[in-house]
Amino acid sequence: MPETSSLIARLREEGLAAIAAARNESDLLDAKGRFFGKKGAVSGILKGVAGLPVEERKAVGERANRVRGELESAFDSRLAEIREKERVAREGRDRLDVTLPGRGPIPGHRHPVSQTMSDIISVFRRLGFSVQGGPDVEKDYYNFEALNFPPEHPARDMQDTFYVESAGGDLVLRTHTSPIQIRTMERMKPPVRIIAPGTVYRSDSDITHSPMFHQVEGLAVDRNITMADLKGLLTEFCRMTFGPGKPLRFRPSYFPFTEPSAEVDIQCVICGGSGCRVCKESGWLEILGAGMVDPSVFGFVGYDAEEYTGFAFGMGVERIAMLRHGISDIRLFFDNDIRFLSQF
Ligand code: 2NL
Repeated sequence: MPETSSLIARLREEGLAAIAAARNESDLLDAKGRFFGKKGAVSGILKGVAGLPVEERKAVGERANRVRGELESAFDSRLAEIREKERVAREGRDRLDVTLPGRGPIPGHRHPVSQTMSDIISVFRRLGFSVQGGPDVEKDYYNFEALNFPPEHPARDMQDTFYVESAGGDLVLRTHTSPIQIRTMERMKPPVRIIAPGTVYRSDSDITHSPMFHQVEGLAVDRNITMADLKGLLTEFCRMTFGPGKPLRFRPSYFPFTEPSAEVDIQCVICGGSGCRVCKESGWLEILGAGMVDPSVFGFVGYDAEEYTGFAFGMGVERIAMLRHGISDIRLFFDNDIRFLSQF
């Protein structure tokens, strides 16, 4: 009896100590198993009560039951403590800041060629030009013949122009937007002040040529239009597109549909005129071609070349975009790599 009683007292001390020392639920369940679970030490004593002398049974039974009750309630309160501590720790760890801004959609934007095209169009609209369009698949007549290209001109070669085979050589993918201007002159009498933006196609592909690219051409026809009007307009266009104070030069050139013809250069945007790789050490970059409309072109559209004169010009949109942004390979525009496009 005294041994049993001190054993119960020791189990009580050790059980309470194990419960107090438990750091987590598994420590705690472990203590329960050892001391007062179904197979624990206190339960072992209770099972042995029946084998004790009658006079001891009651006291031992009561004592062991009381200790088991004490251990159970110590277990319950320690369990509650451990769960609360774990809850607080979890809240600190998995904190969710509901005030953080959400991840918005990544906004897209217009393609740099499309932006440049729009900017060029805006400049000419402000200068009094209206915008005209026409078909991408064009008659040989509008693309070449009415523009004074002789039948054996190299631009008409299969090597340079995409022909629509089923049309027996009569249809081409337009190689410039000039046919829009021929069609416009067929429709309206002077005064004409139009630009013709659009997609054009040539059988050519390297770092400066793409088989599909974009042009903006312009045309003004009226009485007394001179080369001075052309120079004034293009000087203004360059100011508005490349900024004021950019030196500009007109150089003689040749096109089948203008006479005289000129090419317009701006001072190199890369080196400022001192000479570099981009301008091939010349200090100048060609940005467009222009000239006075050849009287024979007026003959095709029924304008009286004795009464009217006109100027025309044409520029490659990709080329202007490349000069503006310092891009050296035209193919970057058409690879559709978001890392490239998102810079503009
Ligand atoms: C260039 C040069 C040019 C024209 C286009 C034109 C149109 C008609 C009559 C006369 Cl209907 N001319 N267009 C004139 C001169 C130059 O383009 O280098 N383009 C990229």
